[in-house]
Amino acid sequence: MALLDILEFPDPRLRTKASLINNVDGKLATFADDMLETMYTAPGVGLAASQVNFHKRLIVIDVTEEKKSPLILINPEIITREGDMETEEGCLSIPGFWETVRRSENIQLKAINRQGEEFTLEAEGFLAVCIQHEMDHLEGKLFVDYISKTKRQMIRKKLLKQQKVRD
Ligand code: GNR
Ligand code: NI
Repeated sequence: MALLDILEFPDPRLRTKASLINNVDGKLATFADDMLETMYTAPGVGLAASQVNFHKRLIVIDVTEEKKSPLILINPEIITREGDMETEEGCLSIPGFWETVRRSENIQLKAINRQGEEFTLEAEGFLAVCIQHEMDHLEGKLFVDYISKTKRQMIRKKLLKQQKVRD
């Protein structure tokens, strides 16, 4: 197991569009496990490969209190959406900031698991929100893209300043 470094906004690498995974092997499964460990340690409820500078379509999620229900989604695709909801979202790549985002409340998706098998999943509420948040990362999209430019630039300035004192 290994902890991975999480990229932070406005790092341009977070804007990379992730490519499809065409081979699910042991190496990928191990990387997914490293992502889960990184997510639990952070702590966070989800992590997209894009956030750890691996630009392939892989996300991990666990929204449970017990943190014993890891979900690994490879090449996730939303098939249907229903309803809308608004949630205060945070992001491990935008530490310390929270903004309200509107997303679909119910989604049906298909994905590939760590054994390389296709499966479908229905998600609602906070789980559905997290899946959509992670899938945005795979497109190079961040929650700050849904707020005003003024707010986004304020967050950018504050994070850059924080990153400078750190390194
Ligand atoms: O840990 C996280 N919390 C969270 C809260 C509300 C909506 C989305 C999220 S995902 C976030 C972890 C993260 O940045 N995943 O990309
Ligand atoms: Ni995020």
